[in-house]
Amino acid sequence: MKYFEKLLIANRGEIAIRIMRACRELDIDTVAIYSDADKNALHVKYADEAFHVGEAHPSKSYLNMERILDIAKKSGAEAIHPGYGFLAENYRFAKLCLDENVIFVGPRWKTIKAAGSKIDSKQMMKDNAVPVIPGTEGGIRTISEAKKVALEIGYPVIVKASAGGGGIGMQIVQDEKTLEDAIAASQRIAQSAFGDATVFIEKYLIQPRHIEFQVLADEHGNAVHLYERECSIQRRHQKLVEEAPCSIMTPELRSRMAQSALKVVEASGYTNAGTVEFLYSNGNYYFMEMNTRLQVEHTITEFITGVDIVKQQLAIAAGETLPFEQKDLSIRGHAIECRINAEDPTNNFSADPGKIVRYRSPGGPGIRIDSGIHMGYTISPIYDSMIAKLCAWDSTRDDAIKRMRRAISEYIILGVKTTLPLHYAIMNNQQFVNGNTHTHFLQEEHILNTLERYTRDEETRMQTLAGSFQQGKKVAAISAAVNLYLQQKKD
Ligand code: MV4
Repeated sequence: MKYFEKLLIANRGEIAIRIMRACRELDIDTVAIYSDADKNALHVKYADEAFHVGEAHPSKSYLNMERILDIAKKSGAEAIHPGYGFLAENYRFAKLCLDENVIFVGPRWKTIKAAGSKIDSKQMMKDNAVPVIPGTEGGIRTISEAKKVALEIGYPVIVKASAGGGGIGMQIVQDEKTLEDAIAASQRIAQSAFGDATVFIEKYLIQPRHIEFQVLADEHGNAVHLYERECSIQRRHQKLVEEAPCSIMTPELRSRMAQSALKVVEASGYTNAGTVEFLYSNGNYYFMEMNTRLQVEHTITEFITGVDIVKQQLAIAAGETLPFEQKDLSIRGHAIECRINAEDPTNNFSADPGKIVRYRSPGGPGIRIDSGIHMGYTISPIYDSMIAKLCAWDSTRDDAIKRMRRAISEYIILGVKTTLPLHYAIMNNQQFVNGNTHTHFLQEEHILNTLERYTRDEETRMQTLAGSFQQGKKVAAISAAVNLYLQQKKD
């Protein structure tokens, strides 16, 4: 039974290919769109049909709603999968699809809209007995009210933008003296970034963990969760390493958090795949936000549950009933994802686009790579710097870490700087191995400071090796760099 005859993928790179792979297995024809910068991209070659969508800049191509819907109609695609980023959480696009009789693979547009307001979604969760971080009820109206609330919950507090995302406009406030200025700053940033100056206050949690639950809900009132992912290791609100399950999870905590996640689904009338994000601190967890898209890190959930999340999204969008209940699901083993970005981790993660002159990806048991690049491919500076997702699965966390180290040492990417050396250092960090991760892990562990000293050495070695490359030497180069790092940590 075919869910659709033809699907348009309104995205590029690895996620476009990931979605097309599901379609290939489901016998659904695929329609790619591509910008001027992506004429030779892998997602275009993979698709059954491809249409030029516009100029390189996203606003002229992957964000051009009317043009994308035109292509859907011209090609005869019945549905559009938005992937992540671009139009994935744009409720106007979801609404436009509905108006134009094209199925949007995702939740209803009103759900996407509601999830976009942090204040409203937080209030809805509170009304449904889901724990939320103590703070102002709704937006801040007056400074005296803000001061009163901050005093009640106790400093430090954090000022956040209701329309915000990615930490934009967030201000941490240590005492009452700086509260008024912080609110003004947050409002100013929120206004210019989102056109909405509404801000609110919460108790600031020190070094929380980011734990999120994957959920699936069909259009017939059935919902399940696919357990949790821990995504604490990040820099500037961009995740770098994710794992599933969370290393500190207990059956009791999992059961409470999963119940809250499903409460969120029920309260918001959620359908399709989604993620409920929580912050965890000192044994307590709090709802933070709902992500209404397929996430980058869905791969590790697929590893531990065996569920193909993209296929389920397509089934749900076609009106199918979920083929399993909660009791049919369980966790098998442990999975880790490392995001490989074309950027320099020793230079503030500055993007390093360019041509891939040597490329060989790892393989073997328990390894999965989702990538849109290949040997000879030129990474454009216009789009996101993530070039590959390296995932490792094994039966235990320790074994998954060892497998990830092995896979990283097999990986050859030359021509651009990547986050690979950083990942190798993280996989060898004792606190990571012990499962002691939190949102300030990279700063706290001083991994970046130390990384700078040895990556230059490795860089030189890699340049030398680039001519006559030998796998063994590459492994030696990385190990030498990491040994140096570990030694410096001991000093
Ligand atoms: C917080 C917090 C501590 N206390 N809220 C960052 C992004 C935005 N979605 C929410 N964020 C945070 N909110 C309170 N009350 C710490 C963070 C935070 C964070 C959260 C998740 C993942 C990484 C983070 C990195 C820095 C700060």
